[in-house]
Amino acid sequence: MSNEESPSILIIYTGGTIGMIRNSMTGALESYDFEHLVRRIPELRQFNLNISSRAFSPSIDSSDMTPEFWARIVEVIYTNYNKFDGFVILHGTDTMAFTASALSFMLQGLMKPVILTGSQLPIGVLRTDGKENLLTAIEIAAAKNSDGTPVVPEVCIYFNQKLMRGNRCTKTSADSFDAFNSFNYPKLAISGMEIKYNRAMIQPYKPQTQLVPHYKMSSDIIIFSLFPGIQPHIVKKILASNDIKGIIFRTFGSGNAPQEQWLVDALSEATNSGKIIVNVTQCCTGRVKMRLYETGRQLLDAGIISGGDMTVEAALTKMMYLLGKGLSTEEIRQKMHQNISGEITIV
Ligand code: ASN
Repeated sequence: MSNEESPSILIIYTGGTIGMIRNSMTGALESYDFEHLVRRIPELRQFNLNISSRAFSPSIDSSDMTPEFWARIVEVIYTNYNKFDGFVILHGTDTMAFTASALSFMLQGLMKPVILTGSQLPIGVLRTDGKENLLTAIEIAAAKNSDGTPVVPEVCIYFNQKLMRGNRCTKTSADSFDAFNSFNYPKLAISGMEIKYNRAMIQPYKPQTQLVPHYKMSSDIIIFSLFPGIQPHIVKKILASNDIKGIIFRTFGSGNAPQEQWLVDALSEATNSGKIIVNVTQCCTGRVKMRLYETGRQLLDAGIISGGDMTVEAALTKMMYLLGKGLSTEEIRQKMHQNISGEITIV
C-alpha cells in the first residue's frame, strides 16, 4: 500500500516485553525475535508507508541496557538518517526513560522524529497494549506538516495515548498500561480519535541542521539519595572515592538536606576535589530552589549545582554525556544547568 513518495520509517527493535514470550518451563517472560512480533501485527502492512526494520540480536530485556548499546542505537540512526523520515525504537519499559534521555544528548542536531515505545503485555497476549503503542508511534514518526517538515523533530516516548519528550519522562508504574509520565513538561500530543499535537511545546524544526552523533558516555558517576538517618561513615566513603567523577544527589523537596556539619564538609571536600555534584529533588514534580531554605542554601555554599526541574534520568545521562565529551570540570558545571536538549526549564 506504499509508494516511493510515502514517508519511510525505520523500526529499530531492541527487545522488551513487547516482543517477549513466556517460557513454559520457568513461567518467566523471555526475549524473542522480531519476525515473531511482526507476524502478530498484520496491520503494519496497511500503512501507506515504507516501513523497514533493524533488529538487534540478541534482543534484550531493557534492564540489561548499557551505554554501549545506546551507542549502537545512535550508529543505526546516524547511518540511516538520510534514508528515513522517522525512527521508531521498540524498547523495554524498565529503562526506556534512561535511553530516551541518553539519545536526546547523543543525537545533537536531530531534526527527525525518534519515537521510543514498548508495552506492558507481550504482543502475543490478547489484551496487549503493544499494538496500539506501536501503530500510533509509527504514525507520529511519519507525521509531516503541510510544508513537508516533521511534526515532532525530537526524541520522544509514546505510551498509552501520550506523546512525551523523552528526556522529561519517568517510568511511574510497574503494571499499569499508563506506565510513563512527564511531570515537569506538558505532553507533546494526546492520541484519541485523532492525534492532537501540542505544537507550541515541541522543539522547533531548524532547517540546515546537521546530525552530530556522540558515542562516548562516561559511567564514573552515581545516584545518591538522601534519607533521614543517613550514616556519616557511609556517605563520607562514597564522597571521598577517587573513582567517582560526578554525583546525582537526590535531595528532599526543593533541594534540601539535613543541617549536619559533617555532611556539608564532606560535600565541600568532594566539590573542591573536582567532583561534580548536581542537586535533583526526590519529588516527582517541581524544581530545586536552593536559596529557599537554609537546608538548601548550605548546599549551594558547598559548591553543589542546581539540577532545576530535571528528572534523575536526564541529569544522569546529561552528566554521562558531558563527562564523555571530555570537558573540563568547570565547563560541565556550567552546562549541567544550561538547556542542551529541552531537558531543563530555565527560569
Ligand atoms: N522487563 C521489561 C523490559 O524493560 C519490562 C517491559 O518491557 N514492560 O524489558
